Amino acid sequence: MRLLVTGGAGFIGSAFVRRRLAATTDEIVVLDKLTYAGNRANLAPCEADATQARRLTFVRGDICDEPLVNSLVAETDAVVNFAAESHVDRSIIDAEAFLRTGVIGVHVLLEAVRRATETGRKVRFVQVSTDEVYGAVHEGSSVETDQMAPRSPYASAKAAGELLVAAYGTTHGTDTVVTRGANTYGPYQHPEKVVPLFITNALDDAPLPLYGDGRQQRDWLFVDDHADAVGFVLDHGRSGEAYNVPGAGLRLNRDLTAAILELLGKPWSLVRSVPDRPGHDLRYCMDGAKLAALGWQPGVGIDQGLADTVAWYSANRDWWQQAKSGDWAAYYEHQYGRRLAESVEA
Ligand code: NAD
Ligand code: TDX
Repeated sequence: MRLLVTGGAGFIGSAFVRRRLAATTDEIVVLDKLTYAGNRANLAPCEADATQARRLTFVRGDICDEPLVNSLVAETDAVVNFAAESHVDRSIIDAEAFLRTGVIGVHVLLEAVRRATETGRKVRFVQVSTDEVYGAVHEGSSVETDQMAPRSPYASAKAAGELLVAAYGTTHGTDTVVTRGANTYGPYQHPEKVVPLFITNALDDAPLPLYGDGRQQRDWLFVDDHADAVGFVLDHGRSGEAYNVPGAGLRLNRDLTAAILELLGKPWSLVRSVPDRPGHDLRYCMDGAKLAALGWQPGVGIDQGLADTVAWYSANRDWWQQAKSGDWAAYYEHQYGRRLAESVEA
């Protein structure tokens, strides 16, 4: 297959590209804007392997760029869309880029697929979405037929993107599938997200800013599992369907933090309880029966995945120090400066 992987230089997209090039004979074109979150170094392992490098093309560009997207979609069998602004806290600071990429960008991709399909070609569109479209789930677990109830600007942009995908399936007969992944962690994740933020801060003996009482709960999905699930749905998903991709370990943020510190041999005194994220979703939890019935389940448990992740960040200081350069200091001060000044013992 020839795949167009948008956002393929980010955290999950690059894992998808690395694993897909290694496991198949697919040819992949990555289209990525290289925002602060994108990093070509994430594809270096593929570029260092001669047989994989021959099947990988990198294009720096925006999914909102219609002529560029049209020309790339004209040459592909499927589009796998990872491109998005992905950090909830940044969407609270300024949501515009979330909407531009998450709604207009998705529309540009869908239009290109529709046009290609109208010329008689088969092009599948995979939209990588999130458990956050369900909103906070105080008990039980979300099933795919539940109504979307997003609560952050990030989650609303993702839900809007999904609605557009569904509309193209219904109205134009576009071949679409959607994955709704759980909180993902693993190597190459930007250190703005909680797992790498806490690992890298702890490695530097810097404070770990735990929001509120830390009793929020997430279901943690290892990045390789998330990438493989997207590939599985690309290959086997039924057109028009959405699939939950649950994690392999529900954890309170406090317990996740304690596990990270234990792996690093660092003290709990590094943890500071800081003023909470506005509109903080208390809990996400999805039912994975639909994807399991299709033949896929996560393989990496949270204990193993976390140990591997801690080992990777410990061994790849250059990678995350580069991610913590540029605008990082300004972002960190804006997001955490006052919070840490007002922090209390956790
Ligand atoms: P990320 O922020 O690490 O990567 C996003 C990538 O998209 C970056 O490489 C960035 O440069 C690129 N990008 C952003 N805007 C673009 C644009 N307009 N045109 C082209 N490229 C653009 O994100 P991630 O964590 O890898 O998430 C990937 C996808 O998975 C996102 O759609 C996200 O909503 C979804 N998701 C993430 C998680 C998670 O826990 N990280 C969980 C479920 C779903
Ligand atoms: O400094 C922090 N302190 C803290 O307590 C940060 C950054 C987070 N947290 C808490 C908030 C959440 O309860 O940790 C939990 C996880 O936070 P994030 O890593 O920001 O992830 P979350 O908001 O849950 O969203 C993630 O999962 C779903 C991804 O960022 C999304 O892209 C994905 O769709």
